[in-house]
Amino acid sequence: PVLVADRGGVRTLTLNREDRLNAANNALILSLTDELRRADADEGVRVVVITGAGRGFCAGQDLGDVAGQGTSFTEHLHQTYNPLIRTIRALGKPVITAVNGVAAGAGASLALAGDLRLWAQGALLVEVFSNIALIPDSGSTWFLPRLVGYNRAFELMALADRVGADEALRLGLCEAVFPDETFREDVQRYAERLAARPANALRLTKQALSAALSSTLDQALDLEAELQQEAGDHWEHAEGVRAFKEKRPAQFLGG
Ligand code: LHQ
Repeated sequence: PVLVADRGGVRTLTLNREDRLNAANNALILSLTDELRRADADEGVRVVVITGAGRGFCAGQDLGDVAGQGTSFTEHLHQTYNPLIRTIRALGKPVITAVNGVAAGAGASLALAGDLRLWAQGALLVEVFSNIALIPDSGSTWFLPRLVGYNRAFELMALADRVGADEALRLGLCEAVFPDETFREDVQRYAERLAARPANALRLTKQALSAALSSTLDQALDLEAELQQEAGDHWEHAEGVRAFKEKRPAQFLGG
């Protein structure tokens, strides 16, 4: 259910249940999580892209599959979506969610979970959960109010309105919007730019920023001081300073 492709230090994981708008069954969620862990462990991978095959990004839980789960919703979330979202946020490499089309329900949560979120012009996000009288899950209740504030988050969740790409950019739900026709190449170009950045420094930046989202200023200052040492001791830092003095671009690949 997940296609894997490598190019220029970028590993692209493509959700591949096109006829269902990549609605998620257990196999899809577990194999995506598995592939993310594999990418984390692979030294050749510097950036991970998650995207969808066909016209959808991810329509959330496959509603044809839900009755047959045999487990409680609580257990289901603990076993599938929650480890997926945690894996993305804890990954030691940047994760780009490349939202090529509709992102609904847990698929909307997945779209928001990326470190960087790139949208196609025709993409849209819907917090559909209330349409089936459920609550937003897979991190939506945590991501959305931090991005748009409590009130707008509640409105999007209560009314399940569709958010298009222009509005998503305005609201801060994505970093960039690209034309539908060139989306996949534009994402690859962006991801390769990111792949040329200092991987160790980006890993530590992600760690510090993630921790800061739920820490005090004092805790953030202490963690910065600790992780800065780790960054400073790495060869990337020496290379960056050397390149600056020699008035040339730093070379962060290899090492
Ligand atoms: C689908 C789905 C889908 C199956 C489209 N399943 N087939 C966690 C824990 C425990 C329990 C439950 O949930 C959760 C988390 C969740 O994610 S809950 C939310 C689940 N998702 C939804 O409720 C979304 C349902 N889908 C929609 O509202 C629409 O399909 C959207 C807005 C995504 C897209 O609309 P359209 O662009 O108009 O496409 P469509 O509706 O025509 O869908 C195309 C096909 O995909 C269609 O099949 P068909 O055989 O008629 O061509 C849909 O049935 C199928 N599909 N989403 N989630």
